[in-house]
Amino acid sequence: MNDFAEIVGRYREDGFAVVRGVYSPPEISAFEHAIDRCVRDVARKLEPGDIYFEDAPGRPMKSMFRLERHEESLAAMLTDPRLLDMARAVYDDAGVVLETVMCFGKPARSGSVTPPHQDNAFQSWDPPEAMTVTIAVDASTSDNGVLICQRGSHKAGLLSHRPSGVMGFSQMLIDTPDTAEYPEEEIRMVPGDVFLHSVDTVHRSGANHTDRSRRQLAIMCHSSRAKVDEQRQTRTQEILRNLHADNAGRS
Ligand SMILES: O=C(O)CCC(=O)C(=O)O
Repeated sequence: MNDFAEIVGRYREDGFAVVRGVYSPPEISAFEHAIDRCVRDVARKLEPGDIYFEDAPGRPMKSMFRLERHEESLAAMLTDPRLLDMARAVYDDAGVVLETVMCFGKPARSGSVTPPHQDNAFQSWDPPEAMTVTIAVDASTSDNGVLICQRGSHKAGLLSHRPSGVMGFSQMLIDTPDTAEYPEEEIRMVPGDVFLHSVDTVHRSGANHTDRSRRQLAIMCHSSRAKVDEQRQTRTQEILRNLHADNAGRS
């Protein structure tokens, strides 16, 4: 196994960590082709809730979920030993699970804002030994909708959220934690970098004002000790259903 001591130390302290240069240029190019295939061939077959579009001319893809069901090369990421080794090191647990593959498109010129949230408001892990593993397909820079995380905010636990009205990110924080205590950090990456953030880490992203897309693949991961709190999950799904009913025909 690689020595992930530094990455694990940073993840535990900050609630996130970047691992540079995990995927090679040919692998990134294969991911680009897989995303293109999903947009071209799979998107029209996806259920509402598994795909969202930007409210912009041409309705570019905003996000797609559960892609492992449709694209073998993306399903293979769930057994990638590089990602499994990282996750095992973070949780000191041989039984980690890489669960599902998502894509966040943040398209050029029309990528919209992601409101501040914690992923556990959507996922309900208890204990919150779960994280999102993000793979940079494009470079993320200050002006194309880079992810912004609040350092140490995972230690504050799950905070109160409210419906955001934003398709694809239906929950947002009522109050964001004080940035003096939990400073914001831009997660600038180049293609092939991997980013780990805890489901309790507060994060957001801005709009994409550039001519460059900021595509990222993301994988949900949890330790064998983490279980879904079914009651909380039912309440979240109810909010999602209402949002879809209100926006029927739009997404
Ligand atoms: O791509 C984004 O703007 C947000 C992604 C996100 O919320 C996540 O990876 O958990």
